[in-house]
Amino acid sequence: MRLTNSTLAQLKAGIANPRYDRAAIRPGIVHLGTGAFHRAHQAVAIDDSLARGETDWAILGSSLRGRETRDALAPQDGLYALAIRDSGREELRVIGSVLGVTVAPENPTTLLDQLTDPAIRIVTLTITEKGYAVDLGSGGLRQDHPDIVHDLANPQLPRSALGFLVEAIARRRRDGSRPFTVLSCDNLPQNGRTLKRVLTEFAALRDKDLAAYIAGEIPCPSSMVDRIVPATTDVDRAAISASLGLEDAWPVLGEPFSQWVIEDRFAAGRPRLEESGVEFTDDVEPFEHMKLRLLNGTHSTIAAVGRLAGHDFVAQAIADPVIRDLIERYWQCAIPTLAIPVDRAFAYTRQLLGRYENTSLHHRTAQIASDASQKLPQRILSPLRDCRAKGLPCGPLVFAVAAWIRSCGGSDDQGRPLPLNDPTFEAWTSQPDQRNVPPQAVIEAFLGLSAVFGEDLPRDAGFVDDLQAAYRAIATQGVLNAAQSWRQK
Ligand code: NAI
Ligand code: CS2
Repeated sequence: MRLTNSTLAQLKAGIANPRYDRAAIRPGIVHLGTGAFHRAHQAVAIDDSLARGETDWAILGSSLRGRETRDALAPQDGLYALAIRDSGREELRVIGSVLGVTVAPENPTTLLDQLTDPAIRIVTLTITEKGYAVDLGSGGLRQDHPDIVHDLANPQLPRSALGFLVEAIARRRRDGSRPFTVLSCDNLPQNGRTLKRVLTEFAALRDKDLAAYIAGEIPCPSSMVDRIVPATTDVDRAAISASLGLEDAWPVLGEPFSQWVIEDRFAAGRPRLEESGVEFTDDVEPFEHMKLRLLNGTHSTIAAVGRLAGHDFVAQAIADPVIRDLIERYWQCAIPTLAIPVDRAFAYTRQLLGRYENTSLHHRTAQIASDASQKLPQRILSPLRDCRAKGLPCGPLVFAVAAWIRSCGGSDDQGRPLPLNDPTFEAWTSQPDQRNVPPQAVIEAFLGLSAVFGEDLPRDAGFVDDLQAAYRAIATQGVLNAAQSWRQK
């Protein structure tokens, strides 16, 4: 039997399920990019709000890309299970806050109608770092991005998140509806400000007056989001359905830890999320820096070094003494770049170790390695710049960048294939064949990626020398031996 509104009562005993009448809840939020993370993080906090009687904050989900999530959840009335796993223990809960999922490429008008509905007061996004059409090198809008070019030519039939948002804002303004709040929940630097900047830049290419309206009237608060949510596998689907006693075509899983810190700027109200443990602040940046630099920076390092060393999972890689030592030294370099007390940062790293050691998450290093070119600027290169500017040691960060470059060469240290899943490389026709090109030429080619390295780092001779030395060590000794010989840096 499938998980649906009418089979909820057949759930196995002890499984939490929606503590409200789903027929009585009303939409208040549209979410763009209804992937695993949204469903294991924001949707859970909203499920709590609905249970507290805030029944007009339910979520209308949408996908601007594939139909898979919709196809899985539509026969389940939008219901799905969340499995919280912690090294052998699992807790299940059925989430009811997502009413359904619209597939925008199939029917952009439906999504526009939802976004234009005055009852919608917040739009949240998890569309991945690449979904914002932002040039991470300059921080501006990528006007040459194919979806941006398309949406400027076809404003009523958009493809991109920016296109949908600007068209909906224009229609709400025309209809005299109050503005909605746009809340990014992606791992972007200053995600609210970045979104506001590209949104306004995009609008200005359509209509300067509309751009001025957006700049003045549409709040885009920044938020720091945190819960490790691996991609769901077929093994997970079968195991969780068996535990539920009902079939769930797309459950999600995550760790017990969850954090959400939001700048409290909302145009038309918000749910009382603080009662679900969400933190509100005037300035998200210290939280964002701590998380992006200490968690995501070491996640990307573990992904690059771990894959070269043949580790498929984070828990496996962090159990490798050479990698654990590298990560400890990485944190020693990154912590001084933060504006928080050292002991607080150090305590956070102890907690991170425990989270990485969680064996039942099966968090793949390949998942973290995906879209790395969109992640490294804020995770590793930004703290690296701060270290270099302050004359602080940053050897482990340079080593991580070298390992990433080497992991883009197509094979690990044993010659096993390492597939690349990254938009930068789809477009990069002149990517060097690392097996046949001298290290110096490989590094020069990668440093030419200005959207990744900017204009400054390629001109920093000290950094370039160190990067070449680290890369050469990895290419000649293998990543683990090189990590040990690189210890002095
Ligand atoms: P996912 O693969 O399950 O979902 C990604 C969603 O983004 C899908 O709905 C997809 O259609 C959409 N998408 C992809 N490219 C897009 C584009 N160019 N334009 C518009 N939509 C696009 O991935 P997941 O796990 O949900 O992660 C998504 C984002 O959430 C991450 O990139 C990150 O920024 C954030 N996040 C993820 C965490 C995790 O542990 N999975 C934790 C913290 C943040
Ligand atoms: C990971 C993040 O895939 C990745 O890039 O580093 O999704 C990470 O799991 C989250 O940011 C944790 O909150």
